[in-house]
Amino acid sequence: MIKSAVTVCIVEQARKGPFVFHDDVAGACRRSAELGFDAVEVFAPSGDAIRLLPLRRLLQENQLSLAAVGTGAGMVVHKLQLCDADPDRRRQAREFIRSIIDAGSEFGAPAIIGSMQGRWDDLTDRPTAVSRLQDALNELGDYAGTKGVPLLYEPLNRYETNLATTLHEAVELLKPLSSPNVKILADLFHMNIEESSPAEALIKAGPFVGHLHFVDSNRQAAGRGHMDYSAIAAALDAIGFAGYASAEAFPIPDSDTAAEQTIKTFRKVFPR
Ligand code: LER
Ligand code: MN
Repeated sequence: MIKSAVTVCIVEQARKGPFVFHDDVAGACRRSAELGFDAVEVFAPSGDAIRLLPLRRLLQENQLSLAAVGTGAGMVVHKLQLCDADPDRRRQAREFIRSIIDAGSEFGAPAIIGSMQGRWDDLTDRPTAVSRLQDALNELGDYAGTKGVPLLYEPLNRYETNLATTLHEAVELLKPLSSPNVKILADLFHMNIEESSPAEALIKAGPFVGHLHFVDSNRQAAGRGHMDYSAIAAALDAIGFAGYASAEAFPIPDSDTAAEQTIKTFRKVFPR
């Protein structure tokens, strides 16, 4: 059974980002529970910032789980990425991700590597960047495994990375890894830009798919764009996906309406 989740971001520099709730984690948890979500997904500035929240109490009080934790602040706040030409910056990037893995795993939640994957550029050619990313995914995937959680790797659209932009490219990147613990986060917004057929792409990526960013074509709440959810739901059913469909969408027209629209579409698309 697919579970529902909704994002909450407490990274000041990402206040304009595609997250349904911002700043008020207690309010977000309360509202998510009222609407019947199974979980929240948290984007925080650091592992310590996650620990400073009264997250255990908020999750318990609202009977929510933690679906995943983002590492994007490593890029947005500190400009850290796993392919950096500077070895010391690469080391710091891994350290930052480990701290998020630590904090998330206390709640059984996997960390997401999205923007921190980086890109190839004038200083770092593509094969070098890919091998640095694979090396980091092996180490961090095994590290997450020791904490009992998978690690999520997210292909992004062409404006955000030039490493893997489709699920197929992500599978090709993950296949040679020695760590079996790295799964793909399939974000429907990025897929709408890059895939010829999002549904086909999900079927082909099959067992690699570990998490979903559930959002519409315009990065608004599911149901506010023109995504073909029936084809996507059939594909997820065909591959036996039983992870989270987590709403990573802009709070348009506001957080509350976006969350409500998301759960309405979720129930329609994934009836229980
Ligand atoms: C970035 O565009 C994104 O989709 C996030 O989930 C990555 O951290
Ligand atoms: Mn995403």
